[in-house]
Order: sequence, then C-alpha cells, then structure tokens
Amino acid sequence: MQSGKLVTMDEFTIQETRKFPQATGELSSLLRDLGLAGKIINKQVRKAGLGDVLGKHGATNVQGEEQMKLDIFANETLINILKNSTDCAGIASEENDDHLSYEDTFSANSKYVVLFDPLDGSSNIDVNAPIGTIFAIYRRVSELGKPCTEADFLQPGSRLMAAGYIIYGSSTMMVYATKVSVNGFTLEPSIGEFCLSHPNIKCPEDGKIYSINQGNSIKYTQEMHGYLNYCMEENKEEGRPYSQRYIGSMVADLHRTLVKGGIFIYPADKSAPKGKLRLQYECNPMAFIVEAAGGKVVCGKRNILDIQPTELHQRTPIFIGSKNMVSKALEFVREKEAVV
Ligand code: FDP
Repeated sequence: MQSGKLVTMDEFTIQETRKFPQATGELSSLLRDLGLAGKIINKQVRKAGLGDVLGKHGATNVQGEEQMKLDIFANETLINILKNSTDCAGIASEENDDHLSYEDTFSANSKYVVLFDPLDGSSNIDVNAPIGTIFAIYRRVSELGKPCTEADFLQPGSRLMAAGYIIYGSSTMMVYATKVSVNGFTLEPSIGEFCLSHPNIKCPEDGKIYSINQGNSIKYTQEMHGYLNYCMEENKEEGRPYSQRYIGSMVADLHRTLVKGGIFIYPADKSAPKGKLRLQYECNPMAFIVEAAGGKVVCGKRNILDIQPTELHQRTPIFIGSKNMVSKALEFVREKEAVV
C-alpha cells in the first residue's frame, strides 16, 4: 500500500478481480453488499447505549438462546441488503431456523449463497466489548434459474469461495479471505469507506497467547487439562507460561489470534459433547480465513473444512490459530477431541 493514499475496499476488490479474466465481478459486488450491511450495523452498534438499542429482545433463537435487540437488527439488515443484491440466491442465518431463498428472477439466477452470524459475541453487547458479523460465501450447487435449496448451504468449508468478518471494536474493520489472500480494511469514518489497512495478513506460525473459557475446565477431558497445564507451566526457553486472553466474542478473540498469533480453543466438554460453536456460521468461515493466512484449524483428528455438514445449525469443537501452537495442542488431545 502506498503511504498516504487510501485504497478503498471496492478499489482493491476490483483490482484483484481484474487478475482473473474469467471473473464476472459478482463476488466483488457481493462483498460490497456485505460491507454496506456492516456499515449500517456499525452505525447502530456505535450508538448502543443511547436510545433503545441495548438489551434483550424478549425472544429466543432456534438454539434456545436469548436474542438481543442488536441481534435482530443485524439479522434483518443483512437479510434485506442481500435480498436487494443482484448476486445472492439466498441466505442462512444463525438466528433463523431455515435457509431463505430469494425467489425473484435476479436472485434465482445468482450463483452465490451466503451464510452468516449477524452479531457474534452478543453477550458482550451491553458491556461495550468488541462484537462482530461473520459471513461465508458458497457457489450454489442447485440449478441456476431456480430457487436455491438447503443443499447449497450444507457444503463443506473446503468449498468456500470467500469468507470474512466485520469487527466492531476500537475501530471497525472488515477482513475477508479468498483462496488467494486475506486482507483487512478499516472503516474511515470521514468518507464512510472501508480502506486497506492490513494487506496480505499472515497468521504468525507461533504465538504466546492461549484463548479458552478456562472457567469451564472442570468439564474438560484429562487431555485438555494436560494441554492447559502445558500452557501454564514455566519454561523460559519456550516462552511459557503463555498469557491467557478470552474476550468471549469469537470474532474478537480470533482477530487477535490472526494478527498477533496464538491459539483459540472451544473444545467439546461434558455438557456440550459436540462443542458450542456453529460449524457453518462461525467455525468454517473462521477456519477458511485462518488457513488462507497460513494458520491451522482442526477439531481433533480432522480439518474442520473437510466436515460434510448434515444440518444447518451443527456444532463442532475447534482448535484454531498459529500453526505450531495448534500442532502442539493436538499432541495432547488428538484422539479425545475427535468427536464429529
Ligand atoms: P455469544 O454466546 O456471546 O454469542 O457462539 C457465540 C459465542 O458468543 C462466541 O462468540 C464466543 O466465542 C462464545 O460463544 C463464548 O462462549 P462461552 O461464554 O461459553 O465462553
């Protein structure tokens, strides 16, 4: 990036698309629509605390979790913007029971579908901690010209075309990955545009931070305890003990892990034998991003991206982050965490 010259996300995406003569520009246009949704959600998040934005909505979602007002706002914003897009055949949201296929002619002829978690980390909304929107884009497998089907949304992460997140933190950033690279764009409030700030992000091969809800450790396996003890043990040559950081907002914990290195773990435990986090809305897109940045992601023996989903709201354990840290964790837990 040239110093002093702002490169907007649109400019960047169009330049990247030009490298592929066969590209139609549909993916770029979809990313622009997701960026627009992010800006609208950001506007609402930034004024949370003023007016009637904070707090519970009073309903629960498909997983029985209480929905916050901002969850609903973010969900509706994404659904409407993608409906009006010319490049999205349908969506599946963590907040909705089923996928939604847009049935107008433009949408039926669109080749992409989008899955999203509209507002991840929503238990942090009321305390002003970072939250985010996560998205995953697949090329549909159903026939063009017809409404999309559930099969379009039940594809393994290895088939993702692009994935990304928008983090509403000390600044607002959109990070997206294609198979080629991962790039981060910071919202420049004076022009209302995401501008390239973190070109070609690479996840450091090693790190010094482990991120896990250690308060749940009573429910973890002996093998997990072994790994946690390893993280806490003193070994000056190897830089241990590691620091422990856990915001409890996957986007925020993973953004730090991607940029600074480290490991983020949400394991299976006694009360959640399949883990807590959702495969299609959270783990696959984050796994795609971290792998594209040179990191590593597993759920025990296998790569998360290879799992063939069987239902929309499937969960999985996850170990994700710096390559060497994830490999080390696997030496402790390899067999026990392979529950999917
Ligand atoms: P939240 O419930 O606040 O929406 O899957 C959602 C998620 O947050 C993740 O963002 C976060 O990493 C995780 O759950 C936190 O779960 P615990 O509170 O069980 O640690």
